[in-house]
Amino acid sequence: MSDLDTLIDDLEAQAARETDPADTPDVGVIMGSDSDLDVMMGTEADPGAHDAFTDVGFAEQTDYDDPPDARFTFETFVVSAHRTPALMYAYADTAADRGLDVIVAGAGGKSADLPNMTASIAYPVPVVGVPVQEKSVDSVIGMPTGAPIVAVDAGKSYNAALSAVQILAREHGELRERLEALHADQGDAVAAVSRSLHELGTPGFRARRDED
Ligand code: AIR
Repeated sequence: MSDLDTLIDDLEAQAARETDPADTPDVGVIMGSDSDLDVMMGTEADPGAHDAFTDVGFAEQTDYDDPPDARFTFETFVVSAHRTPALMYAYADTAADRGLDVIVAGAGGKSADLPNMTASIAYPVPVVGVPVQEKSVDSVIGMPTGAPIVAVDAGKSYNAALSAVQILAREHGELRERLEALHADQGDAVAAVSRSLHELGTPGFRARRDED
């Protein structure tokens, strides 16, 4: 059997197993190519979905049958709407039965169809779309009436992950608290910068920033 067929078979077998929802990935992250990885999951200079999930205590689940200790998890796959349409269909079609509550889907190029097609097939599982490039925005967000997708601006995979956690937080108070704590931390960080700019003055602030 081909690698592609084996992957599809694995997804379908997992969907048939009725695993305890606490042990399945909560969010599925899919991207059109591994060349999207830095935009989708983040780099040191530009944080992405992996950083957002880590910031709110999620762990990456790499084995469907062996979940990490963390209660909330995400999984990651490359799924191409055009190179592997059967895999896209299987991933979206099995999403609910595999225990996914939200999907974050990103693709680049002018035909960035993975997020919107996944949203149509996985419906009513919500999909947060990430245009990997500016030129992908229209194809990600341009859905007809009755076929919804939630989407972020080009490259904003950090926000896409937070949006996914916000959706989960409607059901899990623990996540609401973690999101509030993250927001408070961000506010404190801005307040610290604000105080230091004010107290050091512009030249002093610039000098200290250049030292760091
Ligand atoms: N892509 C892959 N399959 C369908 C699409 N739209 C997108 C990927 C990536 C771009 O095509 O999401 O952003 C280029 O992919 P690659 O693999 O050639 O680097």
